Amino acid sequence: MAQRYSHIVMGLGATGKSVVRYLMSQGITPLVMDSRRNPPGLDEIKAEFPQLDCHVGGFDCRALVQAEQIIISPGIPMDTPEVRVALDMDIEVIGDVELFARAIADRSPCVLAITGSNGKSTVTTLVGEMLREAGIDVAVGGNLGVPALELLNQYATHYVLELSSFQLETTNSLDCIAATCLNISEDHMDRYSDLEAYRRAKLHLFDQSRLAVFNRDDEQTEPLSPMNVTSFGLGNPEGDDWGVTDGKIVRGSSEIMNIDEISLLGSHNLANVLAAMALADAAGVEKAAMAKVAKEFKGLRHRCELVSSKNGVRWVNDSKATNVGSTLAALNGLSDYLGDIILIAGGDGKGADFSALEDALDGVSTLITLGRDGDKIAAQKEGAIKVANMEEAVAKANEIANSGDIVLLSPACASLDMYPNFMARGDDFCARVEALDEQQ
Ligand code: UMA
Ligand code: ADP
Repeated sequence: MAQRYSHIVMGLGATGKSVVRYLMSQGITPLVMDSRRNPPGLDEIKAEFPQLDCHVGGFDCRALVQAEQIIISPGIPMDTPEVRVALDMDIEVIGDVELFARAIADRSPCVLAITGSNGKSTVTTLVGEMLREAGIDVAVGGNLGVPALELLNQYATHYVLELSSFQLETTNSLDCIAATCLNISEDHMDRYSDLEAYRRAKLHLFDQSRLAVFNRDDEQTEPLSPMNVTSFGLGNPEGDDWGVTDGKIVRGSSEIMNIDEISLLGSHNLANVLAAMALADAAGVEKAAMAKVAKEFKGLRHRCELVSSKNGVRWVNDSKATNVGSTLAALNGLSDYLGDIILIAGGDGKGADFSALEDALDGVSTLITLGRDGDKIAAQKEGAIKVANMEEAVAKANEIANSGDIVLLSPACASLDMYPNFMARGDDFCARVEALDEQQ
């Protein structure tokens, strides 16, 4: 009979590799499985651990049902048939963040966590910077990029984690001092039966936190059961909550800073700053440190990033807009803009309903679509131009744009139908725009 493994790691991406390294450091040799024939991390992990057994090109059900614990990557759905069989046999299936939570439980560090449909990476980075500014040893990661278990390699008294709904489905024992759900709008509808199932996955974070920071302007972010709460919102706050009064960020009646001192643009980013402050406050950060970071933080790459403003045309890379809500936020932020807006959108729509874009597309002069679900977006606006790839999209936009216009890449879709990830898509856009500069 084949060797029996107590631990099985499903998925060999960034998460799977971090789990293998962690288990090996604990003296546990797991079996690794990946449904791809040649997952990109395979050679790397085999070179690091030559003794490791890897089963690729599918999931081995016989091995799974003999395991004590399965650690599953967020990209693999829990209703994958082989996983269902293991769950039916009461085999524990957890994610990397649960393993992380258990690993830190005995030293009880301070954990802050961020979920929501949009703004997670921005808020996670802001909170990390605020804690750093306050002189705290902080490690920042999770869905943001550095897997949670890799953070254990850094010295830290505080952890700031960005968590996706997928990660939260398999995490039960985090003990956060504060956590937020920033907003809820449709995303990943190919993985959830409906919006409510997706929302519940996100709000499960509050079951693992001592304080829930919710968004007053989005009631879907409120915790499902009574608990200690504070809120943020763009209006006047009540009690000790976070909000905006007379152009100033306030906590209750205490002023923090003028909103026009914030570097990030758009009301969605003001909400992000408020949420970050509420979390940093829970970790004891003083308001001067928070305000300094809010003044200096210019934003992350691929989020409404100004790439070039040659010949009076501004080219903006918002490749991280991987769902309808984020593209709406970008268009909303530009709604007072006087020039024409040329929007490039499309990609893998993840089962989304694009009709919510229709009204906002009235403010767009030309819509250029590409990718697998580009046609579905094109159907929301008459006269949309369909192109085959980014090169054609940029060339078309360049033909149309006049001085004073904005060309915005904000796809409302994931990139995986055409690129390895949203960064590669944004980089392609930037490279095509740069190439135009050379031609002109
Ligand atoms: N795999 C299978 N079978 C499947 C699906 C995947 O075997 O049916 C394998 C793939 O072949 C691959 C591995 O699983 O080898 C990939 O695992 P993964 O998709 O879980 O990705 P990771 O590389 O582990 O990255 C994950 C997050 N990805 C997803 O949730 C899809 C990363 O978030 C995260 O940064 C990383 O862990 C570290 O925590 C990315 C993301 O797109 C940015 N997240 C989604 C989002 O933000 O919308 C949730
Ligand atoms: P996430 O990590 O949740 O994907 P990011 O901070 O990376 O969030 O931003 C992703 C996209 O969402 C970008 O296009 C950005 O402009 C937009 N965005 C950022 N914050 C918000 C928000 N609070 N509401 C709506 N859209 C937002």
